[in-house]
Amino acid sequence: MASKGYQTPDKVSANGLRIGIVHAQWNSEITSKLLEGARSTLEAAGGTVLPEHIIQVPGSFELPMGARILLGRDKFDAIICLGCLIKGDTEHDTYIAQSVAQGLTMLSLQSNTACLFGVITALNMEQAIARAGGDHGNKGSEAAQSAIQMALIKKEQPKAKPTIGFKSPLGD
Ligand code: DLZ
Repeated sequence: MASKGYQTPDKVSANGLRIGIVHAQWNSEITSKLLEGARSTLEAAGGTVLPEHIIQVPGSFELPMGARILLGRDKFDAIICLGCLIKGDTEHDTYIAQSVAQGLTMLSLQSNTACLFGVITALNMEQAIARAGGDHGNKGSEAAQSAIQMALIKKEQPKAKPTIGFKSPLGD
């Protein structure tokens, strides 16, 4: 039967995984809830979130660069990127959302480390609240679940290389 949403296996464990978090400060009343959601999901799965594995960036636009900085500092199994874009009078949100999605996709493929898109793209504050622990769940928590799954998939296939002839800028 078709199903909407996440198919998280029952017993996924984040024990021993090193998962970083990049946390955008714009709309911080929302992104702080995404951070709580991501942290509690990782800890509930047996993971540990070290303070040095979390970095703050000014806004969502800076999420890919924040993830790149974390990847340059240490070996990570996945990076969760958290932000909240709310539609205003102009199209800034569309440009930033596209840029972040492309940046994180590119960085994931180039680094062979999943950089998760935990970014709310809301039309208004009400929609954002609903997705930060309200009626529509917590997108930080969902990104954390996906991060655990992607980290475990990567660990199961240690010899998989991103592209034949590809030279990782991170040297992995
Ligand atoms: C400039 C801006 C605006 C207008 N709106 C948001 C937003 O809703 N959510 C968000 O995360 N960031 C916003 N920003 C800031 C940009 O992401 C970025 O930090 C600045 O353009 C500086 O590069």
